[in-house]
Amino acid sequence: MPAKPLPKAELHLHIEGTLEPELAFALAERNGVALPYATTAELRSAYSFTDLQSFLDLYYALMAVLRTEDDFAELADAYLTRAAAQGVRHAEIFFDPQAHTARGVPIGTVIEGLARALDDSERRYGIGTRLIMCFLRDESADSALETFEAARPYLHRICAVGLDSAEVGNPPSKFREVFRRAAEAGLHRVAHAGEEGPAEYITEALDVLGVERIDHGLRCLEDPALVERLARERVPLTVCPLSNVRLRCVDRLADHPLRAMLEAGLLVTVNSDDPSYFGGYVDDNFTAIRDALRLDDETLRLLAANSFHAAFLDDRTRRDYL
Ligand code: ES4
Ligand code: ZN
Repeated sequence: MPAKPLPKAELHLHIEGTLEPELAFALAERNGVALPYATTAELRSAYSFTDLQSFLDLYYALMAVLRTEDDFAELADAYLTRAAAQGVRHAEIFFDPQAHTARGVPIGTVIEGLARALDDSERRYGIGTRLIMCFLRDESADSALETFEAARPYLHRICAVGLDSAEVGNPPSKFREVFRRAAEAGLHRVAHAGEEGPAEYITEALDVLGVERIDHGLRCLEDPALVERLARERVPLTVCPLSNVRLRCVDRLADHPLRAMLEAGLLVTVNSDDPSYFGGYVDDNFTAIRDALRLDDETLRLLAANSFHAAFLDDRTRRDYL
């Protein structure tokens, strides 16, 4: 029998990236949306990526099936069911409002739909949840500002803002103003940085946007002074091993720098990113790196504990999880 998964928090998870082919086809049928694939097997065979952009193209295309509050609630319920089986006790969940509002789906539909599933997640799945609203960095700074203002009536449901999508050429500093407004509204801040983009984007995210965690952050290793700073300031990095291999940020799992990151004293966590697309949910990521990097039980327990240290939890709740 497989070992019981370690209790953990998942901090880097795009809810749209949990859309499994079966649910995509069911929603396409229900909403009368045509998909350019005949079967789930044919769709799955398209999951072969050469870089971040080749993945994003499919990720945005498949979202066309998400239209109603029920769709978003079902998507989140499906994730929570799988996450519970993988030992997840707390999930901080990204969503991409602009990917939906651009298709005419109101932001309230997205947030209310997700919130319906999340509001019940402690009771139904034993998972505490938070929402992180991400801005698409390949859209304009004005579009991010409009999105933030459209979300104002729902900010009580949102824990943090984030930054995702195509990184190179879209530095964090482009989003200075919207992150300033988010901080003023009392929200936490995170950003994808150093996935495909350079180490300088990590520094900018910290210094210009005031982020409290870095999503991915792999390329910090190119700047020893930055590594030293991240370790000293205990800035969490939400690393996604299977994603890094699928998007060719890392050649093979055996070459993943996660062990080097731990040895450098970084506060590393393990996450699934877009599990439907990258071949596994969070405990599958734990198992894959355990095998590829020959991590011992103590290291795996450290990674799981780090996930609670890095979470946006009050200290009492954190203690209960640890
Ligand atoms: C993403 Cl892996 C990754 N990187 C950047 N943006 C994203 N959105 C969804 N998955
Ligand atoms: Zn991501």
